[in-house]
Amino acid sequence: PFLQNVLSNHQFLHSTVDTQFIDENQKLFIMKPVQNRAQKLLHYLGHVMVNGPTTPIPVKAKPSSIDPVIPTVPMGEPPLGLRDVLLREGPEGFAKAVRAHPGLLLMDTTFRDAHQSLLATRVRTHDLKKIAPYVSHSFNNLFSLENWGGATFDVAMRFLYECPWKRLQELRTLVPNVPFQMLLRGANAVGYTNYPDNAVFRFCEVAKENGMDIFRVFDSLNYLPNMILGMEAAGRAGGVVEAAISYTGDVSDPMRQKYSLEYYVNLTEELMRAGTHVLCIKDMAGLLKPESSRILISALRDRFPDVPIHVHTHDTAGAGVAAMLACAEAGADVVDVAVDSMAGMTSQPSMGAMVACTKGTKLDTGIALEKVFDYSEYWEVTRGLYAPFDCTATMKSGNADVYENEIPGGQYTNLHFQAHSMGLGNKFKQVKKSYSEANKLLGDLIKVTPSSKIVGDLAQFMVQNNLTREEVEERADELSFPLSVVEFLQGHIGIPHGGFPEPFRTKVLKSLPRIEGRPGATLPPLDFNALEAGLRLLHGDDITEEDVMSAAMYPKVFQEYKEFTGSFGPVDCLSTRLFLDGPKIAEEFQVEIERGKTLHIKALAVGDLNKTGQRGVFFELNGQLRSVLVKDNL
Ligand code: 3PY
Ligand code: ZN
Repeated sequence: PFLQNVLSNHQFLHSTVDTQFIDENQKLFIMKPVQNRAQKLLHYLGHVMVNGPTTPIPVKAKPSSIDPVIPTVPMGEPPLGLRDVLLREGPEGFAKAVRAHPGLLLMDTTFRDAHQSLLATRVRTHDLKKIAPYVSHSFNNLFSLENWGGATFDVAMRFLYECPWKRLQELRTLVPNVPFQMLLRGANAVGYTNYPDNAVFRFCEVAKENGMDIFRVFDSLNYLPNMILGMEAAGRAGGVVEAAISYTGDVSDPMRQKYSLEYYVNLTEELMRAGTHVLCIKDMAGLLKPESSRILISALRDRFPDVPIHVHTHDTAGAGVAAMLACAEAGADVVDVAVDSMAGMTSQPSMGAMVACTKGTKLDTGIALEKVFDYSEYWEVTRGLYAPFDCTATMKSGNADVYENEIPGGQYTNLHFQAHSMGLGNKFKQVKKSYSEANKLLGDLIKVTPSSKIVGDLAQFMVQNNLTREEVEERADELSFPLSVVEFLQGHIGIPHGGFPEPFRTKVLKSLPRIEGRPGATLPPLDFNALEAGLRLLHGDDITEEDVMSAAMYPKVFQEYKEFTGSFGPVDCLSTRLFLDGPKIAEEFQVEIERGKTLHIKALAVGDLNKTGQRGVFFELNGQLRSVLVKDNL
């Protein structure tokens, strides 16, 4: 308090007093007051006002100053949805109901893959929560709402400083009727490496307890042992198991037969045997053309008449709606869409377009277009808040060259961002060409997290060192490859379809050890009790079992997230504009830090730089003057 009084003193601030004593005896003034949440938030806001956003910003753009309008939500409980069927009849009954459903069902990816693909996964719980009741009331007949997993788990903590579990809990309360769906990277859970089996099992249990319903399980090499592990984990937790075959190549092209129709049918057979409730074709790069859709889906439909078929795609080439219509006509039960203003390009095809194009046909979705328009308007304006992350700052369209380079949607956007930030904006074509060369070098892989990252790393290595495919092949025994490439060849993520590329592998690995079989099988189980005890020592007793899971998945990211919120408080309560950009001087706003507890804040001034490189930042908090001292890093 003493320090605060001094710091808020007008004379002191305007350097009209001699502060030499303080400057020379700074240690005397280092006090670590136990700060309350409000003071911590002021600290955060002051920090952003002085130093700019705390999260890396790929685009030089400010959040828009226009606020989204939440469409009106009817009073009372939302109408029943497929989640009610799931809760009543379990995963098997749910699958039967889906199969028996007359029209086409949709999964809405707006809360997960759409922003992972377009906005660097940065959409915050704050903005999801606002529109969630509208989704619950207006789109109760969705197959599911994809709102969790994939990259969202990591990004929530790493860049948004919020708890991914809290997101799930809060959305669950707001949307009781629509099934929630998540993306589980098989034995990699929501990470990029293999975890001990017990960590994957426990992760699914905790996710289910927190309200997750449907687990889309894939493996980046379609490596069956990894997939089966994820499926068992989801199934034992009581979730709906949606085994996903990652689609690559082109079943309509007789010249591209590494991933043939037979390959997909055989893999489906295995997944059916392993007990999947729903079958997913996960077209992560958007390679399904209408003709390949017809060939693939009708073959699967004929062969496996009882299993619901769910198709995922990305609209990178621009043919997503055409392909999804072809899938639906060939017998798919569910296709993935994102709301119009969050659709297209590397995201999913447009919900409005699918709803309109099937209206009045046997595939009618039963969704009211008017409601899609309102939903889309909310997201159009909300998207403006994320302008610093929006790929459309530089990416103006998709590109049909994805049929050749096969880059997954999210990675396509990332590589585009990277190329531009490295001044290679006019060389993106070359970056993509290197990606396909790298893919061929590695034996034509299925490319999705994390195998896509390995191909990307090799491509970058080739560009940086100016190497052609032939040169890499010839000099494989002398080059220092990226670690991810070496580990892939050692078998760290599993065994690719058709085996490892030879003689490339032998030349690179020489005498390095090779993992035989499923990589996670040899990892010792995680000791949850020891992990929890360690976390309690570090962070106190309010560590939850969800926190333990976060630390199990991302130990360092979790640690940094706890440290950050320890200093800066519950930044997830701030609006997105405040979170990214801080308030303007004289701006007044409210922050609800818990239900019924609202802070009234006014930003007053940012002081001059003092002799120790800091600035005082002044606020009014619930009518009282408060100040914080912030180091100016700029
Ligand atoms: C992820 O793993 O996050 C994906 O979206 C893969 O397509
Ligand atoms: Zn996807």
